[in-house]
Amino acid sequence: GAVDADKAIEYRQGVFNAMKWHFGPMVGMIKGKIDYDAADFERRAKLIAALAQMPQEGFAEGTDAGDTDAKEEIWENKEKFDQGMKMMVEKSAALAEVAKSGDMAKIKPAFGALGKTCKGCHDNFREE
Ligand code: ASC
Repeated sequence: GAVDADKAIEYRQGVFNAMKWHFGPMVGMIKGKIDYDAADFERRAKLIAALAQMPQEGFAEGTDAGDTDAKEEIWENKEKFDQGMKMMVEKSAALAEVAKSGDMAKIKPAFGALGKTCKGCHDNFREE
């Protein structure tokens, strides 16, 4: 049967909120506002890489209306949106891999690349 829009919106927002929960302390470590803890950073990077695989299915057809900042453009340009989701999956996997090294010179650009994939979809597909 059809996906319940309210449930789908709650689902995808829950996933993004969980990603944000982990992303925040990582930003702090990258910026030097929190002491860098390699094991904790790696743990969070792995969780984000897992979570990144989850939101896409929450944007099923018919889940555009409700308490959401998701723009109609998502469903009008679903291929472009799905490509952005794929980039998020790939860049988060790359970050989780490089996080094992504990080498900030490698981690910073990988983290920046992931952040760009967040921002790319927000600019195109999310209400301000
Ligand atoms: C965050 C957050 C995002 C990303 C994005 C990175 O902390 O909530 O969506 O970082 O701003 O460009």
